[in-house]
Amino acid sequence: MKFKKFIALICTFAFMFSNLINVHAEYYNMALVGDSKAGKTSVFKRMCEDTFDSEHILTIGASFHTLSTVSGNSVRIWDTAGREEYQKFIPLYLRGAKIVVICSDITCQDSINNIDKWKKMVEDSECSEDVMVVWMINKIDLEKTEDAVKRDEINDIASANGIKHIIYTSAKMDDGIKELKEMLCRLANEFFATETAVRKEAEANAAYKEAETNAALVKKLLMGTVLTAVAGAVIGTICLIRNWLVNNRPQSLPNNYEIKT
Ligand SMILES: Nc1nc2c(ncn2[C@@H]2O[C@H](COP(=O)(O)OP(=O)(O)O)[C@@H](O)[C@H]2O)c(=O)[nH]1
Ligand SMILES: [Mg+2]
Repeated sequence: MKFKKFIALICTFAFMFSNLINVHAEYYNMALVGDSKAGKTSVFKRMCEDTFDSEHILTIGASFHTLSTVSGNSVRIWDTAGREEYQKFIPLYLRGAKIVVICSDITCQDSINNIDKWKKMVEDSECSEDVMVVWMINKIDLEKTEDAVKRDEINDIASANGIKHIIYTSAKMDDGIKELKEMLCRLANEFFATETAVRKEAEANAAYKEAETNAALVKKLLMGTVLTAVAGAVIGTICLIRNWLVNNRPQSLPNNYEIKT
């Protein structure tokens, strides 16, 4: 019975502790945006669960998955809904994002042409200042089909819209997804390493400043003590001299003193 109580106590503490860790956990956020049916959810599922569904399952609002990198950093991937009626919510998921992946379908010219609209949405959002925008061209397993947009054209559109990073993927054939995931984890680790270094430097600077302030305080205290001691010694000496002078001054005769002869 006692052992059971002990285990229950340990579990309660472990639960409380894990909650505390969660509250303070920091995430490296990536958001997947783009036209409906471009393949965002499929890429998301391939990245997080390594599965593929040939059915289009409507995404409502957004959902997320948390990945853990080998260095133990947390990466949060947001899959958003591309349908017009849900697009007004997307800026909520872009807030603080370090990477935004705009997903387009290579077999859909509209989806490719809409890159300007999505890029503008990212620029107008409150994502991280140094956000990395990646254009993901999905469904490359269908690249040989008649409707597929040519890579040259995609490159021209990318240049016209100031897109520097393009990644070609196929969620169906698991092509390019591993690279995307690796890039995400690498960037997250780099980010957290830099952040830790910056934080450590700031802490060291703060400690140095505190030590400096303390040293100045000790110096002031010492000076104060020395000055008080010197002043005390001077006043004491003056008092001693005064007393000596009072006690040893020559006695004058009183006015009514008569010398009798
Ligand atoms: N051929 C092919 N089909 C895909 C690929 N990725 C997604 N799809 C299909 O495209 C449709 C829409 O995918 P979904 O992930 O739901 O798109 P979302 O609306 O952007 O989330 C589904 O029927 C998927 O099976 C791919 O790489 N290749
Ligand atoms: Mg979806």
